[in-house]
Amino acid sequence: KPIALRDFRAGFVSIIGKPNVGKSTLMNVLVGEKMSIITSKAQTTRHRIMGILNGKHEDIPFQLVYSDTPGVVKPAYKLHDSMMTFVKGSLEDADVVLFVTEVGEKAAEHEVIPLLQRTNAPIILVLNKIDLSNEEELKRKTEEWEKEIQPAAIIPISALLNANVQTLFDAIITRLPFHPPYFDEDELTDKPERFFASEIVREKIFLNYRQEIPYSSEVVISEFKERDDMIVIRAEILVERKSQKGIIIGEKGAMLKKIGSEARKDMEDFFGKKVFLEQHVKVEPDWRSKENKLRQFGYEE
Ligand code: GDP
Ligand code: K
Ligand code: MG
Repeated sequence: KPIALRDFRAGFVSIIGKPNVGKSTLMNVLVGEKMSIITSKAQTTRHRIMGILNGKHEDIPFQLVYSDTPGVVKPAYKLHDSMMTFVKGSLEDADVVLFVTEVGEKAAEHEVIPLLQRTNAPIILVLNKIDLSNEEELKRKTEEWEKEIQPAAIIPISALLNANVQTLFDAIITRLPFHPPYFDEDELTDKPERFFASEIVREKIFLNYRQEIPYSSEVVISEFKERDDMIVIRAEILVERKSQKGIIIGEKGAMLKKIGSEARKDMEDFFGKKVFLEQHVKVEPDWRSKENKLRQFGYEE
């Protein structure tokens, strides 16, 4: 077995935190691609999504494998159990942990702290959304977190404005172990293309419907055919009740048409090709609580 040569750095960086603190926004800024969907609603992210960045830092090539994860919540239904399993798995693999908080959060009795026992990796505390804060508050928060968990570093940033993200990057890269790369250089993620197609539709559902609809919806890509000049994608939108199907479709199909056209545009940007998107809405009673359905929809490590 060769000794660890000091000519390559590679490792897993887990992004964890409560819902809505900006984990997915940060992941996208760090990777430089829109890998993860972002909305103002909690529990938008349901999976562990890896975003891979290759580069060079001070003449040493590196591969950073970021994992965006669902926000830490107390499980209320089976889907949440799977979501929390993704969070735990990502902590166990981590070489560096980015514990993302926003300035408004209290450090004492924070829900994420008990999970940190699952890792021996250095923890970088990210104080996000500094654009909504001031120096006095940041100083106070820094002291609070120092006292609560003694992280390896505390870095204030604004993921939304891409402010101070370079400082965070430097803090990550200097803690990355010397190790050969885990993935081929042309791989951007561990997820297949259909996954991103379904996430794009899901984002539009989160952005366009209220109350329970986004949480009751799942998107399954039943067809993904790449042709020379376009990709043909068939998306099935699953909801839990018949009444929800009507809401998704909207009057004379107007709502379904709207999310379809928004999703198609984003897919064309993401895949760099023309997309023909076909959508169908189906009722799948109580899918969030059914183990076989969750397995079928990929909520398993
Ligand atoms: P996640 O649930 O932790 O993945 O959070 P998201 O990345 O989905 O972001 C949740 C909301 O916070 C979205 O509306 C983002 O636009 C917003 N957000 C993220 N980062 C910042 C930031 O630095 N400043 C402000 N003001 N808003 C942010
Ligand atoms: K969110
Ligand atoms: Mg997210």
